[in-house]
Amino acid sequence: MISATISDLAGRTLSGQTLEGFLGSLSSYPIFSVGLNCSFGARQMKPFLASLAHKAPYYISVYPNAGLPNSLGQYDESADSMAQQIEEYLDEGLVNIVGGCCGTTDEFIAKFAQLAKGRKPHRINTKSDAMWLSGLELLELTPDIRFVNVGERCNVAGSRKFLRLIENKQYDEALAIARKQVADGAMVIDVNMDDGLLDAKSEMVNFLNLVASDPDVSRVPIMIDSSKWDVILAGLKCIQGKSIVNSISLKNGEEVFLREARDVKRYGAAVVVMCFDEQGQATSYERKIEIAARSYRLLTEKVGINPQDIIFDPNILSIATGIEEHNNYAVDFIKAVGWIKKNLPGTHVSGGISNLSFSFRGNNDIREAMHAVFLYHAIQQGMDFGIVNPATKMVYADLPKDWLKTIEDVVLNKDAEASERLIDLANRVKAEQEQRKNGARTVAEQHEAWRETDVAQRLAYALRKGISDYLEVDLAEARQQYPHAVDIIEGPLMAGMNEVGELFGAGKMFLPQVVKTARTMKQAVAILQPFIEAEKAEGNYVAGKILLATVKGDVHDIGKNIVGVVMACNNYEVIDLGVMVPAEQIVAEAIAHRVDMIGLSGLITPSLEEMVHVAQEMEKAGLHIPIMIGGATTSQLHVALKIAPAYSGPVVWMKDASQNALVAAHLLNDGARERLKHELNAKYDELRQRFEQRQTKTISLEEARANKLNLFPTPNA
Ligand code: THG
Repeated sequence: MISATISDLAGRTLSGQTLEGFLGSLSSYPIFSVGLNCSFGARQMKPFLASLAHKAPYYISVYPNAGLPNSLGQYDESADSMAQQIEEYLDEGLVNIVGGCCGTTDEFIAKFAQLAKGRKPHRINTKSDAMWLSGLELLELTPDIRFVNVGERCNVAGSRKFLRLIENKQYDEALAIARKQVADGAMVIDVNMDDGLLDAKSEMVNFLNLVASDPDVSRVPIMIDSSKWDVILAGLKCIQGKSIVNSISLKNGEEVFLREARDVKRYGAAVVVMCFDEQGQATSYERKIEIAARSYRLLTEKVGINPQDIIFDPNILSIATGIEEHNNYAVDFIKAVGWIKKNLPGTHVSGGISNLSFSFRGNNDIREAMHAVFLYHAIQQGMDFGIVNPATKMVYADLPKDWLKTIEDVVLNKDAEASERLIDLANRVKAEQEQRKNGARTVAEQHEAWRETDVAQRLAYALRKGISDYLEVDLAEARQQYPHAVDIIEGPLMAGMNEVGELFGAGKMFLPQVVKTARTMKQAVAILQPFIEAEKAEGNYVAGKILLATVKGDVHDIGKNIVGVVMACNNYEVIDLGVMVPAEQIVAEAIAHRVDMIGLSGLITPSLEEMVHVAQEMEKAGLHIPIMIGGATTSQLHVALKIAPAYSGPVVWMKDASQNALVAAHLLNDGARERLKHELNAKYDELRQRFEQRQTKTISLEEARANKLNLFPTPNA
C-alpha cells in the first residue's frame, strides 16, 4: 500500500512529480493500493484524487487532513463537515479505503465508517499495456508515440565537449547540454560518465543530483548508461522517476545476468538488454535473435520482469567501413527488429544510432542522412527507441534523390560497390564544403596536378588517395632511385601512411578511406615483393609478428579487426586471439609465438583496468616487447598514468587504426625505437605532471589551522 502527499495546488508531490509521474515510478512493482494522504484537506484534494483514481491500476486509498492547520495550529474541520466531503468521494466511486490524517480523531473515523457502509467501491482500472517511464512527468508509450528519441549528448565517451566540461567541473554548462537536448525534443536523456580518468560513480551521482534540481531537464526520464554495475546502482538511487538501465547482457553468463536483472526489478526500472552473450557481441541476424530470445526467457520466466520493461538492443554497428563483413550490419539489425517485435511480445527495441556512421566522422551531413535512412527502415520494423542527437534536422523525406539512393543502397546492402559510391559522395560533399570555405582549386584540377610531382610525392599521394593505377610505373621509377626495394616501403610509402594517419586523426579522412589506403599499400608491397626477395635471397618479406586481443571482460572487436586488416596489408603476420582474452593467455601466446609486439583493444571502461593487469602479467613474465593500446575509452593520459608505469617495455597509445603500421615500423627499427621511447617518456612525464597539478592537494589539520583566515591580525611588535 502506497500513499503520497501533494504539496501544492498544482497537484505535485513535494519533490515535484505529477501524480502520473509518481505512478510511473511505481509501475513495475506489484502494488495493492495507492492513494493520497495529509496535504491540504479533503475539499482541495478531490480533483487530484479523481485523476489518480482515473489512471492508477490499483485500489485507491485516501486519508486527508482535517483541513490545513490555522494560525493557532488547530484544525477547523469538524467530523461532520469533513464527512460531507468524504461522502462525495464515495458517491463518485473514487475510493476503496478511507481514513483521516492530521487533525482527525476516532470520532471522524467512526463517521466515515458509517458513511462507507453499503457503498459501491471504486472499480479498479485495468493495467495499461503501454510502457510507463517517468521523470517529473509520465512518459506513456501509447501507440501514437511510435518512436522515443533518447538524447545521446550527455555522454563523456560520445561527446568531447561534455567530457571536457565534466573534467573541468563546469557542471552548469554540462547541465545546459541536457537542457538543450530536452528543448530540442529529447523524450529521454542518456547519461554516461564512463571514462578511465573520471570517478564515474561520483560523477554520475553528482550529475543526476544536478539534473534533479533542474525541472526543465528532470521532466523527462533518464537512461543510466554505464558498463560498471556499481555506477548504475548508484545512479538508480538518485532518481525518483522510472528510469532505464543501460545495460545488462549475457556476456558474463547467466548468473551475473540474473543478478543484475533482479537489481533492475528491485529498483523498479526498465532495462536495455544488449545482444551479447558468452561468445561476444551478435553481429548476424541469427545470433541477435538467438540471444534476444534467450534473454527474454530468462527475464520473464526466472526474474519475472514485465516484457514492457525490456528494451532489446541488437547492436547497431558501423557500416561502409571498407570491410566487406560489415556491409550487412544494418540489414541484420533491421531484420532482427522485426523478428523481436513479432516474437517477443510487449518488448521494445533500441540502439545507438550514431554508431552506424562512425566511419564518416567529420562529415556530419552524410552521417545524419545515414541515420535518417536507417531509422526510416528500422522504425517500419517496429524499432521504438533510439539513442540519437536530438538536434538533428535531417529528415528522410527531405533528402536529395541522389543522396537517398546512394545511402539506401549502403544501408540495405544492395550491392558490393555501394560503400564505394557513398565514400565518393562523402568526398564530394566534403570537397564542396572545403571549396566553399577557401575557394580552392577544383577536385579535377588537383587530380591532374599530382602526376607532375616527383616520384616519392606521387607514391605518397597514390597511397593517401588509395589510387593503385600508377603503382607499377611509379614503383619501377622509384627502384632506379632507391638502393633497395625495402627502402621504398620505409621511405615514400611509409610517409604516405603517416600522412594518412595525421589526416584521419584530424578528421579529414574517413575510416573506409584508411582501409583503402592500406589495400593500396598491400598492392605496392606485392609489386615490390619479388625485388625484396631477390635482394634478401630469402623467403617472404614479413615485417614482423603482432598479437592482437580484446581484453577479458570486453566483447568489442571491430576496431581490433580493422587494425588486423591494416597490419596484414602492411605485411605483418597477425595472430588474433579474439575477444574476452584473459591476461594469462595473452602472455602465454606471446611467448609461444615469439611475437614482436602486442596490440590490446577494448571499448568499455573496465577494459582499462584489465589492460593494466595484462601489462603487469607481461612484466612478471619478464617480457619487454612493445604494447600497443587502442580502443574508444583508452587515452594517452591513461597509458601515461596507469599502464606505462606497470611495464618496462614501450607502451604506445594508438589514436586510431591508421597509425599502427607506422608505429610498428618504428618499434621494429632499432634507431627509431630509441627515439620513440625517449619521446614517449618525455610525453608521459609531462602528462603525469600536468595531471598532478590538476589534483587538489590535501594538507594536515595543523597546516590548515595555521593558515586560517585572520581578519584582525595583531599588529606586529
Ligand atoms: N547501445 C546502447 N547504449 C549506447 C550505445 C549503443 N550508449 C553509447 C552509444 N552507443 C550511443 N551514444 C553515442 C553518443 C555519441 C556518438 C555515438 C553514440 C557520436 N559522437 C560523435 C563522434 O564520436 O563522432 C561526437 C563527436 C563529439 O561531439 O565529440 O557519434 O549502441 N544501449
